[in-house]
Amino acid sequence: MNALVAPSVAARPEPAHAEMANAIRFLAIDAVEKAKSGHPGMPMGMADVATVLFSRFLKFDPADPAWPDRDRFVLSAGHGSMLLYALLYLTGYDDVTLDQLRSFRQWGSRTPGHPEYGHTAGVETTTGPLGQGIATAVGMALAERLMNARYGDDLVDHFTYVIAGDGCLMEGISHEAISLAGHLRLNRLVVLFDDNAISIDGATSLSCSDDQLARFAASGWSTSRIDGHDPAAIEAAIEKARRSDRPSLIACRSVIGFGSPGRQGTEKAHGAPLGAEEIEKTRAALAWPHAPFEIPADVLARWRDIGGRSRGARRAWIERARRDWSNGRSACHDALNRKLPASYTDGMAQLLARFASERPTIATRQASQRVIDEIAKVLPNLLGGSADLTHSNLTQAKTQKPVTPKAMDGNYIHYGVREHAMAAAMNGIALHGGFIPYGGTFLAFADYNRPAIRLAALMGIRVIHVMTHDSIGLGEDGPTHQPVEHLAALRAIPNLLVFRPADAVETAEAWDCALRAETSPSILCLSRQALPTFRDGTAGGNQVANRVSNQVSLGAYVVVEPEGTRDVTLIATGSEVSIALQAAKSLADQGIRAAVVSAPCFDLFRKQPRDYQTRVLGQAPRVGVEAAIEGDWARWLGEDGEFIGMSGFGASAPAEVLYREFGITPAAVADAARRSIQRSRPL
Ligand SMILES: Cc1ncc(C[n+]2csc(CCOP(=O)(O)OP(=O)(O)O)c2C)c(N)n1
Repeated sequence: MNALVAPSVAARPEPAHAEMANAIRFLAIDAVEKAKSGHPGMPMGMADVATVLFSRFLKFDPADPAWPDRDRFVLSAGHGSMLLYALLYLTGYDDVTLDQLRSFRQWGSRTPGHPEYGHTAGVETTTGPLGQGIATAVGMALAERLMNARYGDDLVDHFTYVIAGDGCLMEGISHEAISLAGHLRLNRLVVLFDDNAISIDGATSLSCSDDQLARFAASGWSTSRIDGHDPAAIEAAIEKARRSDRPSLIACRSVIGFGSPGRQGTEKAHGAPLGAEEIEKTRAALAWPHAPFEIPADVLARWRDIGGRSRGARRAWIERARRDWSNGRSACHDALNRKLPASYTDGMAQLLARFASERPTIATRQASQRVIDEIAKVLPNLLGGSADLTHSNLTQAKTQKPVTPKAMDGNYIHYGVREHAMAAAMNGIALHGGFIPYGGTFLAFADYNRPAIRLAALMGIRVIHVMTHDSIGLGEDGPTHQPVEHLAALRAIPNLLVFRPADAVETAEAWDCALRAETSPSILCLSRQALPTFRDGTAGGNQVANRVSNQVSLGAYVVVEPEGTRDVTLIATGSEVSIALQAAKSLADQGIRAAVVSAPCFDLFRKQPRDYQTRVLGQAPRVGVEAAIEGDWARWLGEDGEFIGMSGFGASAPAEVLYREFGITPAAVADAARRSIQRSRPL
C-alpha cells in the first residue's frame, strides 16, 4: 500500500504531504493565472485539509462518480472551485483533464468559474451563492440517514463533508441549516470551516464577531478548532467527527493564499491571479520548482492511488446490492431509480376520475391534500414537509410520519420556520437520490427561499414546492401575506415550472406534471379559498387540446369554445378561471362569443408548437385575468388585449370584498372584453 494511504499519519513522511497539497495549490495558482481570473487564496489555504480528507477518509471512485454509497463532498465556498477541479484531476476523474484545467472559466470547458452540478462529473451540487452549499449538504446528510433507516448499513453508509468559508457562515441560510441539522442530529455531516478570518473587504473582524464554535455548539453540534495546516490535527479531528453522535464543525485555522509571500493572510489573495512575479516567489517559498500545470509523476501517481482507494469498497457494495436486489428486495433500487412506478400511474388516473365525477368545490390546497394522500400510498419515496405551515399548506398525507432523530424511517419533515434551508435541503435530498422531496410554505414567502429555488432550476433537479395562499383570495391576513408580484418573479426563473391550477382536476394534473418533470423544479401555487371544479375529465368543449389527457401539461388549453367565430378570448389562471367562466356566460347573454382559456403553466405553454399556441389564443382580442401584477401577460394578450389583475399591494379584508374593491370580477372582465372588441374593430 502506498505510504500516503496508510492509516497512520506517523508512518507518512511529512514532505510527501506537503507535496501532495502543493500540487493542489499550484494547479489553482496556474489555472487562475492562465484564466486571468478566479480565486487562488482559498484552494491554497485549504489544500492541506483537502489532502487529508481525500487521502484518508473520502469514499469515492472517479470511475463511477454517481455510485450511490459514495461520500458526498460539497465545496460550499464555491469561489474556490479550483480546489475541487484540482482534486478531480489529481484523483483521476475523466471529466477534468489537464486541458480542462488550462481552460478554467472558458467557454465550453468543464471547469466553469463556480462548480456546476451536471456539468462536471464529481461536482455534487452547484455552489457559488455563499451558504447554499452547507444548507444543501444538510439535505444530503438527511437523505443518507433516511435511506439508511430504510435499507440498512449494507446499502447506505456514507458521510457528507463540506468545506465552508466565513462567507458561508455569515449568510443567514447557514443558521437555518445548522439549526435543522443539529435538531435532527445528522451525525454523518462534517463541516470543515475555512477559518482564515479573511473575506473580500479584508479581515472578517470588520463585520463579524461571532464565536462560530459557540454558535454551532448551541445548535447541537460537536465542535473543534485545529491548525488547518497540520495534517495530524486534521486527521484526528475528522476521525473524531466521524464518531460523533451529532453533526460536527471543525474550524480549520488556515492562512488564505498559504505560501504566497506577498499575499498570504490578506484579502489580496482572495480573488485575483497572483501575477508572474508573485508566483515565482511562491514557487520558491514552497519549494515547487515545476513548470505551470506540471505535476511530478510520483505526486500524480500517489494522487491516482488515492483515487483508486475506494474501488474495492465500491465493488463490495455492488455485490451486496446485487444480492439484495436479486432476493427480490428491490425497494432501494426502486427508490434510486427516478421513474414513477406503474402503481402511481393507476393511482393518479383513479384520483383524476374521482375528481372529474365528484366535481368538488374545494380550495386547490385541499385538492392537493387529497392528491398527496393518494400518491403517498403508491410512492414510497415521496418525502413531504413544510416550513411550519403543515395545517395551512395541507402537505402531510394521512400515512406520513414525522422524521425525528429517533425516527429516521419517517417521511414527513417538520422543517420549522426555515423556508430558505428547507428549499436548499430539498435540493440536497433530490441530489442525493432516493426521494422525491416536496415542501410547503405560503406563496408570499417564496422570496425567503428563492435563491435555493433558482439553484434547483439551474441544476435541473426535481423538487416540488407547494405554495398555498396564492393571492388576495387569502383575505384577512392582508398585504404582507398576499402575493402580488411573486408569480411574475417566479415565472422569470428559467427552467422553473410555475403551476397555478384552477380546480381539483387541474391540481392533480399539475402534481402529475411536477412529479414527471425529472429535470425541472416545480412550484404549485394553490388557493386558500374554495373553487368549483369545472373540468369533467376532458377539456370541456375543447376540440384542440384533447390530444393529450393531461391538459395542464399543455400549459394552457381551451375550456370553453363558443359556437361560431370567437369575439374575444378570456385567459385566466387558478382562482380567476371561474371568474372568466362567469364573465363568458354573461357575455353570451349579450350575444358576445367568448372563449375561455385556462393557463395553469406559462412555461409549458411556451414550449408548445406555435400552431397549438395560435389555436388556443385565437385571432380575437384577448383579456387576461389573474389576481396578481401583469408581469409578462402582455406577451399573450397582444395589442388590443387588456389585463384584469392587481397593480399594487392587497389589503386586509374578506376575500370577496378584496376581489370587488380591486375590480377582479366577472363584470369587470366582461367590460374589458367589450372594450377590447371595440378597440380591435377597424376604424
Ligand atoms: C450570496 C453571496 N454573496 C456574495 C458573494 C460574493 N463573494 C464571493 S466570495 C466572498 C467572500 C467570502 O469570504 P470567505 O468565505 O471568507 O472566503 P475567502 O476569502 O476565505 O476565500 C463574497 C462576498 C457570493 N458569492 N455569494
